[in-house]
Amino acid sequence: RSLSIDLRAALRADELTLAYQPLVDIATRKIVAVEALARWNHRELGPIEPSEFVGVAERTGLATPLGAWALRTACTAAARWRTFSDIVVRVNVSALQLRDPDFPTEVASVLAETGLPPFALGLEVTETVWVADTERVADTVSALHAMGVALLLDDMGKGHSSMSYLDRYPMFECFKIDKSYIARLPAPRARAIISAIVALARAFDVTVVGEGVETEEQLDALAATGCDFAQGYLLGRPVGAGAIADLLLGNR
Ligand code: G
Ligand code: G
Ligand code: MN
Ligand code: NA
Repeated sequence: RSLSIDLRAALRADELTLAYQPLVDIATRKIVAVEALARWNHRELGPIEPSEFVGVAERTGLATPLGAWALRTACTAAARWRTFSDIVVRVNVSALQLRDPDFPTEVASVLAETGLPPFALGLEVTETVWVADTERVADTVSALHAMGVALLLDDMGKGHSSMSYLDRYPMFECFKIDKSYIARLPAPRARAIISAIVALARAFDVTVVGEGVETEEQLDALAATGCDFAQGYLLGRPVGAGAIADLLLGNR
């Protein structure tokens, strides 16, 4: 069977959902943002891993419709939450979306239609976007930055991060440290790498998030590096929109 055909139908039938994972300020443990994560419960196959269906979407021309759906859904939800909370929402975008010169226009219309202010939206970009088509991606990312939308470098340290990209593209306002480093805390080498990313972030005046925090020991070691924000199962699993609204109401 073709997962791509099923995914296209699922998008049309609104069978995908977004889960939202809290991002907390380590010092206060308050939720300051939520990250939207796509979920697909296939009619026959059951839940399918996002890494699998996002990959299918990218290989079969569905990255744009999937991305458009996720953006619109997340912005609609966030605009509602912002009537009682100052939360911001982060949406993952694929490299293919960033190669589309129409993407900034699409983002602008979603913001206009949902009433979400640009500063309340963040787009998470993995470092692999720079591998191909660097010029085109840089144009799109610059246009989004000019609109006031926040840009976050996701999975930092995982693979292709190059100091030259960090130097050439200063528009990222946040580095998200890949969870493979957090998983190894408090091991000295992991601590050293995280400390170096935190130092770079400070010098660039950008914020840092440690991802995938699962234990208090990891959170303490992360805080000791000077990292201010964290995400992970210890602090909050990805949950549905209703559960996030309840958390935000209790978070004020
Ligand atoms: O939720 P989970 O950790 O299993 O997500 C696995 C991967 O899928 C992560 O890299 C995440 O960034 C990616 N992902 C989740 N939702 C989306 C989405 O809406 N769009 C894109 N491009 N990637 C997503
Ligand atoms: O690539 P990106 O950072 O967007 O992916 C986030 C992924 O990490 C999601 O699939 C999310 O479900 C997962 N995740 C979030 N918190 C934790 C955690 O504490 N531990 C692990 N193993 N995965 C996590
Ligand atoms: Mn992410
Ligand atoms: Na990440």
